[in-house]
Amino acid sequence: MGAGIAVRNNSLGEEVVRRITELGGISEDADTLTRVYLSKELRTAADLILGWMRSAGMHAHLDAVGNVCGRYEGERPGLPCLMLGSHYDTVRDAGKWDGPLGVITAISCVAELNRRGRRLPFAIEVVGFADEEGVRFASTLLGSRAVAGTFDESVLATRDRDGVSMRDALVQFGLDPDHIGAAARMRRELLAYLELHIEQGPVLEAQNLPVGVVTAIAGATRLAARLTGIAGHAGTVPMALRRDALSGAAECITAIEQFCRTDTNGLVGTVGYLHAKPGATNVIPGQVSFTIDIRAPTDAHRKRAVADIVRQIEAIAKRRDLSLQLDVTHENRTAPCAPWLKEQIAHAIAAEGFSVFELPSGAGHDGMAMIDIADVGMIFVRCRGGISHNPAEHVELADADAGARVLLRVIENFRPRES
Ligand code: HGY
Ligand code: MN
Ligand code: MN
Repeated sequence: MGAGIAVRNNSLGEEVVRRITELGGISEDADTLTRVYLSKELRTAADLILGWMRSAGMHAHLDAVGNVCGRYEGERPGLPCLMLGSHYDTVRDAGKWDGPLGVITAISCVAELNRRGRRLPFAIEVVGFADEEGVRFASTLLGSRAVAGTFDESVLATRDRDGVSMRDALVQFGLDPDHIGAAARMRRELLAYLELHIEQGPVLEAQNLPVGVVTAIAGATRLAARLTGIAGHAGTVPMALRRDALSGAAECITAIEQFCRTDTNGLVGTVGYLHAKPGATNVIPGQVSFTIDIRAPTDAHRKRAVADIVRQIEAIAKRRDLSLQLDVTHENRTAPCAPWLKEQIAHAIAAEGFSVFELPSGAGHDGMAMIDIADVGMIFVRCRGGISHNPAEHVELADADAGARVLLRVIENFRPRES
């Protein structure tokens, strides 16, 4: 239980937590939660969310890229909308809260307005983005990019680990890859984009606060590296004559870690995936693929770091006589949250009786794509121990309820930016 925070019976938080648990049961395997873009589990999850949207009084549909979209009309039909959203895909072996908390809380807020028969001078739309994590294909934010009209069609040709192209996966999901453009929305249709999300870090917990105002979403660069040497017999090739791709990759990984550890300004680097071929105990690895994720508080800092890391990897490959293929698979600049939205979120937090605290987001969010067509605001909700991208991810009921109350208040008091 969050320190000293009361939860009423039949609170929004109770509905949110119940639905988080139900959605968290939809996974590609029974023991862990994994729900990647265009999987059959994602389709099952989409149908569940569409049902929740409809029972909250929204018109709901699946858009051209697989996003679930609900619309609650304002005082009259066809008004521009306040868009609320987050994602409903997950990483592998995920927690239940990263993404779904924002989608489910937004639906519960709309349901509450609907119960009260309340219509606002603007429409509300809730979007559950189908891909934010970028786990399956070599790109992220596919759902929100499609809505922002910045979907890169060349990604359709990329293949997942099983060799299935995104184009084929879209068809299997029941979508038409040639009509992704239909998901795009216009700037004039949106008054703002707001997202509620778990913090995924320990700062709010250290502050003893259930919610916070996000100042900016840090940019990120992702690269795919492939080192190729020569596969050979583990018993016969002397050490000095080997071109071992896995030993080369290990040196690269250590160099990345060292480089980021010696940076005192918040640079972080992660190698989260590695695959060695042919992959047998008695065979020298001939080829290794791995990914690199680099983030820093400013874009200039991140770009300098990426350039340095690339130089180091090139030098390691050269010294070990390995051929190197290194591609940037994804790059996102830092997305600042709009001051006028931060102010409205801060008012709502204060009105709920909490201290207003601002913090940046080190994690990526759909707002990074949505900023191309709307001003972006974000509310963070405390999560236990700051743990995320891990099945131990957890939000207390009281904090889920606090987040829902703050979001509802932001919606009810929302004033569009004065132009
Ligand atoms: O990787 C990220 O920052 C996000 O969770 N997709
Ligand atoms: Mn995530
Ligand atoms: Mn997320």
